Amino acid sequence: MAIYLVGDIQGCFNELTSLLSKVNFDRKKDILYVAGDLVARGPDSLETLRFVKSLGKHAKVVLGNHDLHLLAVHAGIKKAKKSDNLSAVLAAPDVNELMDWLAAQPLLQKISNTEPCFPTESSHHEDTAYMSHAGISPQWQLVDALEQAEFVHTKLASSDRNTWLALMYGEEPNNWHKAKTDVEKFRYSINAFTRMRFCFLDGSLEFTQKESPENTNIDNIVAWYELSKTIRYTQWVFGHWASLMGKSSHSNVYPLDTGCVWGNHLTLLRWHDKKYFKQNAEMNN
Ligand SMILES: [Mn+2]
Repeated sequence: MAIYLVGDIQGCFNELTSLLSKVNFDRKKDILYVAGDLVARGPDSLETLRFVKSLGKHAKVVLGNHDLHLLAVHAGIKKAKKSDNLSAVLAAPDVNELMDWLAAQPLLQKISNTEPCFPTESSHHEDTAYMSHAGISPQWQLVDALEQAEFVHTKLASSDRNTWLALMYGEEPNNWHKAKTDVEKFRYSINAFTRMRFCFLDGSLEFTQKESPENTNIDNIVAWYELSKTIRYTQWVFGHWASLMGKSSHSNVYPLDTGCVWGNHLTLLRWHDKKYFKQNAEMNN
């Protein structure tokens, strides 16, 4: 049994299957953690959803901003852009089942590494590790993140799902300490878990910058992981930030989005020995 984690697939299904065969992924024994943004822009969002769903408990998914947007488009709350490339999903005979499955996925997953058969040469001694699509808000302790992930999950899994999906759009409040109502907490939490890259120095969310920290010369913003106290004692796996290309300044922070959908490559991380596998994008799109 082995744990693998994969970055933003965004419909790059062939690259995913190539990676899984490269590592001899065993769908009866191994676990695949998926860092969110399974869909959008790439050629095979539908096949990606069907495949990850078919893995059952052997897949551990977190929702990304594109996954949430697909749910909103399916619910008629938003219109898809042509570049989202979601029409095959929306026209699929099993779309309702797929959307119910997607909406039931959480924003945060603990990476369990407790199986006794793991080799012991891992250089990391932190015993807790988590995955979310964008990271953890620096304005949260781990306990806040767990609580907010559960809060959002409960709303998305409820019969009021569409009401709540309609409320997620917007960037205010970008400061957790100003999130007072349930709606404000819901919107802030979704933005922190699925859209965050840079934060202002007080930990509030900045939404416009997408480049890597080295290429961003703005004094009053830093990458979220430079401010988070939680990652001093927790390992964190995330996607979403393709311009990092898998690199962060912290050895216990694992960015997995390497821009496959932008023509770069898809990254898979084998957890027990922290070995990376990559698959080049089939096409530049
Ligand atoms: Mn994303």
